[in-house]
Amino acid sequence: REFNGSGGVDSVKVPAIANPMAETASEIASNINYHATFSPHFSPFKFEPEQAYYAAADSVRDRLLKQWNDTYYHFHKVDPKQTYYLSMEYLQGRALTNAIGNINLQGAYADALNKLGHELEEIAEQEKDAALGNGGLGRLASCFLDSMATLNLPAWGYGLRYKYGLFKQKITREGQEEVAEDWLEKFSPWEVVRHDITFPIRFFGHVEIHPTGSRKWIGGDVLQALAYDVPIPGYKTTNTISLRLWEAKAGAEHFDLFQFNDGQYESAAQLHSRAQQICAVLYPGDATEDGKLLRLKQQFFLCSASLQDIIFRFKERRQKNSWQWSEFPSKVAVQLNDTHPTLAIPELMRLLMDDEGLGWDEAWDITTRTIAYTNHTVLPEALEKWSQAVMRKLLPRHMEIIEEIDKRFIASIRSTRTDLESKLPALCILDNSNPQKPVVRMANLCVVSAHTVNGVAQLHSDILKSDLFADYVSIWPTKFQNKTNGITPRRWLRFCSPELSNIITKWLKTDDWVTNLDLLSELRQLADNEDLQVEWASAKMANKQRLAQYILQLTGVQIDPNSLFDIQVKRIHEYKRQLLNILGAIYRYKKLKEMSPEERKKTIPRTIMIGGKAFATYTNAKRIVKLVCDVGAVVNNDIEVNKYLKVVFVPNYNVSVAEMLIPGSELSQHISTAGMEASGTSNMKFALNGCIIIGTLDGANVEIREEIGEENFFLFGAKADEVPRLRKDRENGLFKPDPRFEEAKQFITSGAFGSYDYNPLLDSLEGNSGYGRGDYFLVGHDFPSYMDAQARVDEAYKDQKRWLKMSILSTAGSGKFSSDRTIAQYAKEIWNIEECPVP
Ligand code: B1N
Repeated sequence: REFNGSGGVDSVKVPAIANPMAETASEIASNINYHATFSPHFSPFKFEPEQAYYAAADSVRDRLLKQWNDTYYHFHKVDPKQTYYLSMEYLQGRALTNAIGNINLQGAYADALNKLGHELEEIAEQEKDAALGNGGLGRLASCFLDSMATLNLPAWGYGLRYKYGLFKQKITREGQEEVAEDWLEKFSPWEVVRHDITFPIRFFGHVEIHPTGSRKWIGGDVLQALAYDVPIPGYKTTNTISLRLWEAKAGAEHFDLFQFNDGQYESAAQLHSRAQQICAVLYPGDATEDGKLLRLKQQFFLCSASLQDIIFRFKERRQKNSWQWSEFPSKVAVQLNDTHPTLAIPELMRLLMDDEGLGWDEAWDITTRTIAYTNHTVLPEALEKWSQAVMRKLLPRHMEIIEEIDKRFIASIRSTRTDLESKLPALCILDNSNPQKPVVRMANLCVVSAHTVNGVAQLHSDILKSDLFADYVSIWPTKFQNKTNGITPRRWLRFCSPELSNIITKWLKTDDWVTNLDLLSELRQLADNEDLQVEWASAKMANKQRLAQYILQLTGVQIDPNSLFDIQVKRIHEYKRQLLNILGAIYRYKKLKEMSPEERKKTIPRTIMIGGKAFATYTNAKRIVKLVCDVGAVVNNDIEVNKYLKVVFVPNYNVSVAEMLIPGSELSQHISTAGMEASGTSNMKFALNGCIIIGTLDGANVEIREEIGEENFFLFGAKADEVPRLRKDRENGLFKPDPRFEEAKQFITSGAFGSYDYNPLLDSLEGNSGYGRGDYFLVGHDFPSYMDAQARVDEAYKDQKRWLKMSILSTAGSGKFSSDRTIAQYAKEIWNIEECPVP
């Protein structure tokens, strides 16, 4: 690379010209050079990959800004009903490849960067993942934004701009170690700070009652919420919507210059440092009362800022059109991503009553017609409950409003449904059953207040109706819906596996499948076609080789691209049963050891990859990580068998790692205890990429198996409706363990994988877990059928033609699981909004 005098690249060959609408490779190269020269974030005379990334990203952002302004100008003109998606988490991953793919300029960008001496792929890898989420729930929110933009829907995402996203996972001798992930260390080229968009957010204080009876929340601390907008481009449309992330700030007036000059530096900046705490980390540890309070502050911060913004926008339009407040729900839909933003309910009530002067009935009518709630879990420990005392202290006015909602709900049930009297203690919002610690049940507040409640897969929604929310169903039979989750086919096939995508496009003779995923079903009739199978196999092999290269770099473990690639990646949790997977691997290893060399040669070589982060304080999850690492260390170095088995723990699983793993997978494990995984979404990503699933009848697995065909899915394990009885049997000593299960466990206790004390982990299989007596997750019960299913996998893999057919049929059956389908259903059946494409 040659440098000109003023920084950037050789301006004789590539002039520096700012042109947001650049489309050809030369124009784009000039635009990138412009940013390298005139938006220099680094010292001049350098154009290394990092600089090239920032300059390329800046050039993409120019275009997105233009599309973005056009989009909101258009929305403003047409003035349609708009949806606001409130989520405490977004797992956006990297933006560069996705953005240039969505604006359909991949080729031009690759060529432009070539002209400047770089490779697009290497440049894209410079970007840090935006990891403002934990797992499926956060990634779902990001897939939804992609689909809302692509479907030209008038919509916004709202979230928090955490300084540190989810921790980085380091693997040491001790197992998992958490390190802060500073994704904003340099800066993000994808956010635009909106200095003109700020709202005051109050904490603590008290309620003042006026002689007229009206109430007002005053006093306490007041911080500012400042908006940062991230552009979300749709695929092959100019519509570009916003993800608005709030950051907390204290105004200059809160800096006590007098104190500071007096040498009291810390107390002078007290409110500033308290403001910084709010958006510091995604999950403040909740072991302490302070940690819990901070999380509640975060939730309120998101809700209050977003609703003030939404109301501000409504009022602008209301003046112009002289609308009544009662028209608010026909202009605004608010979706709560789980209970984390539940405070939007009392906050909307408060803003309407105390600031806008509406009465209770009118405010309640508006609130209940505006808000909808999605439930993502039935695990009791994940259903949020907040201490009433903490809530009253932090949010005194909201606590009053919640009490009033509860009082009115109870009164209405008593007057209309005397049959439910005995159920009221479980149905009401405030739970005073423990006088030491009265709590607010957030899910109950959501169900009582929202016009629609939905689960995220058919089985999960059925369980909500028949179990968790059964009595509410008898009160509001039409409130409950299902919206089976989906994933964006852009990031999860088109961009992460261009090889397979090109083959699909070639055989379907169109790339329309990228926005109409049902078209994949036409691959069904081609599944036996030998030419397709050959091409399919070569694309999968290319992806496996790329993955093997990556694993080698990352872990130093050499894996064989000719072995069966078997992957389980997701948050580590006992209900997801990574322990079942590794026990199976241990048993496989032991049997390989016992075989003669000739017998071994007849087995199918396997590479088992497991990845995922364990919550920092979840001890058993961390023990599982350690066990996988220990098993890997032994198996991978065992020269007798390591041609036939490798076990790899993939560190720091995140969106970018997923984009590498999923295209190279052949078998993936979705093996939760039936009834416990609400949906799962990685199962959809794997299936879409032609990977076969081994799994239980849980979450969306049920629907995936229906679409793909039961002969193309390795099913095992107890069914959801058998689980309660099996748990009882187990407690009553009626469970007879399979000898293979005993053998695998004993192999661990024998010290085959080192001296770490695995007894506490193994105890959870016997009867000493935090979850109660005896193998709550039924690992022992499902082990034999799991091993049988694994034997069927090996058998099927021997017949490569059959395997390839299954692989093609997996992709062919994945059309339903596009988030475009999911979002179209939300738009029609919950939000009542329509597309609004920029002409
Ligand atoms: O939401 C995903 C589903 O596909 C998964 O099955 C489900 O487990 C996941 C508390 C959660 N449910 N609940 C959470 C996240 C953070 C938190 O603080 C709960 N995540 C899910 C998308 O529907």
